Amino acid sequence: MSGLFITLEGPEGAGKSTNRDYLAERLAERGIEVVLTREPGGTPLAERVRELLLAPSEEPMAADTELLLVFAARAQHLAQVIRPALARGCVVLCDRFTDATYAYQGGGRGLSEARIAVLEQFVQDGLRPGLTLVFDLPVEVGLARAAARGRLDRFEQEGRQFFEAVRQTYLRRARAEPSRYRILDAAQTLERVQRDLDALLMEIVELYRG
Ligand code: T5A
Repeated sequence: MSGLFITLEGPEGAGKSTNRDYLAERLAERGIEVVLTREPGGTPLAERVRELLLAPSEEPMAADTELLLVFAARAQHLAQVIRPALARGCVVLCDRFTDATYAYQGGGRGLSEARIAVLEQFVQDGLRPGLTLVFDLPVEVGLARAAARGRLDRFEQEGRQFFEAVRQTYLRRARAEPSRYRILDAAQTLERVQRDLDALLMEIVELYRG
């Protein structure tokens, strides 16, 4: 039996982690084994790469360096966590994955989709999420939520234009492939977002049970 790979995406402060945990509880209540993870990171080595990516640094990071680090962490995460969990038949709930690369390194940094697609094929060898939830909200709302948490990481120090491009890339990708993506309005209260998630739950369980 093979499991179901679900990714949660969206700009800063969209509520991905909060709602990933909520969804995990709802699925566990139905007796489904869930593996919670995140990117960049998800293994000790990949978390070290995450630190490199997020720490503000005096030396500017070249866009290609950033792209390669993201995929280096992903290769480790796939080998150690995602592929084994899917092979065990689990639902893998992952906070960000390759859509974030298209949104941040593509939309944000301006790298071409073709360049990203080469690495996607090389590292993932055809593995893609079965379902991707995009938590969409206006840039300023998400940044305010992220700022309320305290010190900003290297990405969060980018300007409004960067995050607008990130948001629009997510929306464009989601609209182009509605069978894989669901867009949720993350500017609503948490209770309302979670009510929307509850409405998706049956669909997720059916997708899992195949
Ligand atoms: N990155 C990542 C790339 O550039 N390329 C890649 O390929 C990948 C995988 C780190 C960075 O890495 C970059 C993108 C990122 O900049 P991250 O830490 O996952 O990735 O990203 P963040 O978006 O910074 O994580 P956040 O924790 O800020 O956002 P979340 O997870 O979306 O939000 P969450 O759940 O932590 O909530 C934030 C706050 O808002 C509140 C929560 O309680 C919390 O305080 N909140 C709400 N408040 C009001 N109403 C709601 N509906 C709320 N939902 C949550």
